[in-house]
Amino acid sequence: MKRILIVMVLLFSLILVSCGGAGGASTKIDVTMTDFQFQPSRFTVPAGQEITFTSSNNGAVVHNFVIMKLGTTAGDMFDNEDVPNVYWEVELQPGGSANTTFTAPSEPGEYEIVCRTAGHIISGMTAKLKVVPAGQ
Ligand SMILES: [Cu+2]
Repeated sequence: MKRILIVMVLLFSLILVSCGGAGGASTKIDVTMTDFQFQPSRFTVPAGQEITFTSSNNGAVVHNFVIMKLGTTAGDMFDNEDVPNVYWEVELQPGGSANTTFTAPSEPGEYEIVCRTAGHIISGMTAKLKVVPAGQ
């Protein structure tokens, strides 16, 4: 009886490890932009992998999906000094959509995502990109 319990605990641990290892990392990002938020607003991707990015702008104004470099932030407003800190970005006109790819950053960590259109960060258009080691 005790042995069966131990086997079951071991099996359960294995299932947990195999499901939780990548931390929910996905090579797909599918995001809807509205006035003024990203939906969803948290993404987890494996480092260095090609990411399929699909998005639509359901808002009435232009929106951007801007991934900032690791350790940088656009603060409350994206301005010229933030331009060199952009890792990757895409701009969507109102009603527009995108279907493209980019390579995830090679360094694991938490990256800031913002919309660079004036006034949108302060209105709440921010998100988080979590990069986790690939193959985990
Ligand atoms: Cu925006």
